[in-house]
Amino acid sequence: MDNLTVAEALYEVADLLEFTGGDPFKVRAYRKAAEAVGLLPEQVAGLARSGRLTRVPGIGKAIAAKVTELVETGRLGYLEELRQAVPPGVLDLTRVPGLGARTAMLLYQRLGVDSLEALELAAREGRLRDLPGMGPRREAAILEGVARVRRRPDRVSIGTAAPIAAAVLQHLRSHPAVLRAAVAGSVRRRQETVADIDVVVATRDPAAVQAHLDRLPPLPRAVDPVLVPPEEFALALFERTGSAAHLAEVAGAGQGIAPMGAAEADQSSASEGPAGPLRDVLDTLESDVADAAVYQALGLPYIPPELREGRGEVAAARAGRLPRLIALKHIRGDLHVHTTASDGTATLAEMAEAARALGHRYLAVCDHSQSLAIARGLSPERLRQHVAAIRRLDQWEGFRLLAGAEVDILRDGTLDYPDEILAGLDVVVASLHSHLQLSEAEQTERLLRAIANPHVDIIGHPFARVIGRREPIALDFERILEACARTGTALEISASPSRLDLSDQHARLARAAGVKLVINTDAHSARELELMPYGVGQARRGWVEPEDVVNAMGLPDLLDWLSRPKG
Ligand code: DGT
Ligand code: CA
Ligand code: ZN
Repeated sequence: MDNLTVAEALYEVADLLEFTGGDPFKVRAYRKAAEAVGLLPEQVAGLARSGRLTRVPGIGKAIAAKVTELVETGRLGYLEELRQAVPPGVLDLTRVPGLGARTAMLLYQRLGVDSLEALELAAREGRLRDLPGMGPRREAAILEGVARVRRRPDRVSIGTAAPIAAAVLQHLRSHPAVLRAAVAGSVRRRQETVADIDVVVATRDPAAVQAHLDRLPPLPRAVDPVLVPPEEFALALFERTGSAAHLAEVAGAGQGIAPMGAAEADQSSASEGPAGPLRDVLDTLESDVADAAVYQALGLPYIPPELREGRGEVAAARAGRLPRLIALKHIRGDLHVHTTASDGTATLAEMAEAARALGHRYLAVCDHSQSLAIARGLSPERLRQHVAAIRRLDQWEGFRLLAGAEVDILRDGTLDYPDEILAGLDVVVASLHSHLQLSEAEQTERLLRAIANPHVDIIGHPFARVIGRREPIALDFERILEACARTGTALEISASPSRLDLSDQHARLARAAGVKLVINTDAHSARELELMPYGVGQARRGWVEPEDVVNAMGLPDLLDWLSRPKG
């Protein structure tokens, strides 16, 4: 039994427990254990057999016993009980906005509603209104909600898809009939959301591989496999990577592609340096250049997957003008992270140690400012103490802890701390967290005022969007770029998969305008420091080069940049 199967079972237990109103600590424990198993480099089955499971951080005694049962018997009694209590269609009901687990269970137990279809029917027939807490108005809202779920494009974030894709690859590669396997499609192109997980497999025995694929546990995302003989692998990978627009651009360039022999792929890894588990996950995807031979056959330089969007990359390749893309190995530090001082879950010391372990040369601690009460924003006095603690701790050789703040941009564009306080900080990230509904004109003026502040180094997640949940603010981006280019203010590419803000296209516009970019994780835990590769992927999609990126600078250059006079 492979790690993916175990992790999926643990995730499912957590989801079902949560659904049935189980102990939140238990829910969290299962989720943590699932995550730990998913990222484990060694086989969990082996650990279970030798009784070493509890040595894995995140797996306690009780869960270790469950994992052992699962590994040894292929079944998990506890999970089967939970599944009995909650059929899959009942889980689906909570996709309807405003309909939580408790209501879903009520609908199931009282009315036998076990799917969106059944819910819609019951609402139409007026059978919901008599349930406790319901009524005709709520019934109508649910009906409208069902329609909204149907309209919603069913896509997931790259942050959800990439680890699943890596696990699917691991599963595939464990089978002897799999000669090569690679992820293709939008996941390989690092698109911010994806519809499915395309994989290409080279094999002489497609039936055996298909059977192996059928043994994958039910995944939160569909896997779309293409099985080909090894000599067609490179071409199939190229075609399945797309995008359709890129393939059209290539075709439009005039050459047909002849099938070729097994590609002599350059298997060198795209990134170097110390690696955390998540970096390993992403590296498996990133390092595959198995379709390089296709470009060679076309007489083109290799076009990295992130550029394959039909946005002029083929013409650029032909002219020898492809960008020298930023890569994870260029990143020297992180300039926007949180600690327990505001809404982070790791202490200052834990964040610093985690950043050092990742090989960073510097880390800027930028906790929230006073008006963001919901995130325990720091009063001037608490900020003063926090900065003092940062300065005391900063005693390493070859690693620098910088004192900063993520300062809220207030409604009128002034900042949440006075200038005297900002002047004492090494790094100031200014971000929008409120008044996100203002008009384009108001929002632009507001941001321009923040950019003009001489102490502001970085505008954090500039469009304040949350993918799938909150639309980007209205902004005259051209004027923002003009101002940033003039003042030397950098724009952030948030690496957090739920934000990825700037978008790829905005990042490309920014670099074309000569505006500096910075790729930050906005980590609220030590683990989230490892989200950097998602930001790098987004930057690569924006044609960004190392020279454009503030945190690709070594420490001396960074310190120079931070102390530059603002124009
Ligand atoms: P998505 O929507 O996140 O799944 O995005 P993709 O790009 O992964 O799209 P998908 O899964 O439908 O197809 C994977 C690749 O297969 C796509 O990038 C290019 C190729 N492909 C799919 N449909 C077409 C098509 O109609 N024409 C051409 N030329 N290629 C296609
Ligand atoms: Ca796809
Ligand atoms: Zn933040």
